[in-house]
Amino acid sequence: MNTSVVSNDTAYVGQHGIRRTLVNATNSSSSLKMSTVNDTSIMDFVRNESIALTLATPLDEGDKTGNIFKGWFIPPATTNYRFFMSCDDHCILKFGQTPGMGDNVTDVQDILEVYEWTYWRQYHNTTKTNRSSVWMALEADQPYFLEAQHTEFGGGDHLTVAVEIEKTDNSTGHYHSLKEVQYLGFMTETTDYDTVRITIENPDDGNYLLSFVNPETMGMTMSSQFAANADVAKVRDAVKAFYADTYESDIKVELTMYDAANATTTNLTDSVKNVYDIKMLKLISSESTSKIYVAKTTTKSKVSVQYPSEVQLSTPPISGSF
Ligand SMILES: [Ca+2]
Repeated sequence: MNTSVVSNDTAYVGQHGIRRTLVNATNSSSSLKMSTVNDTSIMDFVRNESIALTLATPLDEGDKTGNIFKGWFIPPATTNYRFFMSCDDHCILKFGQTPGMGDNVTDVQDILEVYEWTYWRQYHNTTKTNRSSVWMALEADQPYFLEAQHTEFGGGDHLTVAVEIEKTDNSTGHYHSLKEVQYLGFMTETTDYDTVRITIENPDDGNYLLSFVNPETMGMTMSSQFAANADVAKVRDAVKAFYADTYESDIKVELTMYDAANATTTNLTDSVKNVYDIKMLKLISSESTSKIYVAKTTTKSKVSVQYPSEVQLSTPPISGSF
């Protein structure tokens, strides 16, 4: 017997998919933020509606954009659930407390908020903002209203919501439209990331670029131009395309600076040597690249490259389906 319950809410009829509104404030004089992203009285925000099959945005869609995702979460089993969220720059997850009730201000509660940008799908953060909701006891086949709100100010951007289902013997799959993401919490302490090291001697504000060679195809991905004394955010923006295109991975960049006495310094103007470590956040079984071409456009600095085999190779990935 099919015990599924169909929502009788007239505004959000139960269906496959999540209703997504992409809010574009690029040409707006109004400020796009959490308090305005859902404000349809602001006429110069451009809103485009579509049906999304995952509760996630494309990576790096553009500055001054936001999203509203609305839909139903239908639990495959009566058990406990909790939700995870990562985003850049700010996001809130709302959840209906009563099945079938829909977008009702007294029933829908904020269950999770991420206030500052995270790396893509990095749901775990033990030192800063919580990125998971509390466990919630939900009933099988009941439609629970779900809404995610997202705003992006500049630079990189993304939003992903994931769910963890408490293990039960009769949970045979998922019948909702969320992307189910397994996570392995023990990896963070012992993980080594594939690392490319760029060393700049006498860093100036002139530009250069890097061409990364894909070890499988020998194809090249060029960075954008960036300054020899760039900060970590600018380096990340310039070189991330290779890692995103080749490995679908985000990166982080760490900078260590040395003064004339070869002591570490935090003052850019004292630095005579900048060492950038580009770390790929996805685990792989072999070196990400073994050839990077350096093309200096305006910089006079000396630029040298060390490959992961010389610096740090990735911890091998754990096999299994995710
Ligand atoms: Ca951003």
